[in-house]
Amino acid sequence: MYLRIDRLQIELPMPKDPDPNAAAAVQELLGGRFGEMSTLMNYTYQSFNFRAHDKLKPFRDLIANIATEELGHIELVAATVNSLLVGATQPADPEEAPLAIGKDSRSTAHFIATAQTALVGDSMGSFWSGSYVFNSGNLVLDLLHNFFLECGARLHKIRVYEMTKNPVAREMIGYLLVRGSVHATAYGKALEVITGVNMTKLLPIPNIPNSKFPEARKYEEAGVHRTLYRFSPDDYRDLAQIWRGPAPTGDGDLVVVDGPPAGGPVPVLPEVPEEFAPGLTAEEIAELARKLAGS
Ligand code: MN3
Repeated sequence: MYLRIDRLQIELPMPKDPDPNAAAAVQELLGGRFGEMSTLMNYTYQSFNFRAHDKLKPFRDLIANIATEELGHIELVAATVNSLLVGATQPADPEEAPLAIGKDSRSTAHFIATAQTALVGDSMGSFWSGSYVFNSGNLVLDLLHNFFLECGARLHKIRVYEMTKNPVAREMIGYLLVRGSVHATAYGKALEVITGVNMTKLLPIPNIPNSKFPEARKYEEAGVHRTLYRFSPDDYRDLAQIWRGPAPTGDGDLVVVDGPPAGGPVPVLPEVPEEFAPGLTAEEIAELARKLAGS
């Protein structure tokens, strides 16, 4: 089962201006083939379906714990998409076509389907698919797939970074580049424990270090790239049997931190009356507050 903390994994800066086309590009990192929905659901189902976890506990602990972190990653990418869409339209009568910008933006779905919030889909508006989940039941093959998935995810993050200079998008990408590299390293080390092969020698893929990206560099300087957060009050402790030893970056040891990162607040999304979202007048909201308070 899951507990939930009402915070994002990092503090997201607030955008100065709306940027609907950056929001559309960022969707790839949420619901694309290599997006956070894919990492989340691959590791989640692999942890649900894991055989003999009484005998192979450190490996299941590692996969299950990373899966939980990924749940917070879809939350962070969704918050980024939402932030990039704030202020894209202004309230007006329908005959004034207040949503006109929607027809000229890359994602009409953001304006028609979701009232200017995240879509469970990719940068072209195609829905995320369960067919992106690979769970063969063979531990080495599943770990090898996860290593590949993290490398593909890193490539796509870097390409989206190269598409937009938007500081909100880049802050999120900088952090997730670092976290994705932690996960690629973790799966590489798990394969190393089982087979002896030095997977982390392949990293980074593509061959450009995270320190080249200013938004990632600051997290590396804080040691985030050597840290695996344990997202459970008491469980998944045996992942420390895999996540230990010197970091492949050569700047210290790998560490397990008990508990989540400090993170930042979940931004409040303003009402969008021209989208009828949330669809209550100021008077109705005030009346509801009175009712809920019991007065
Ligand atoms: Mn991730």
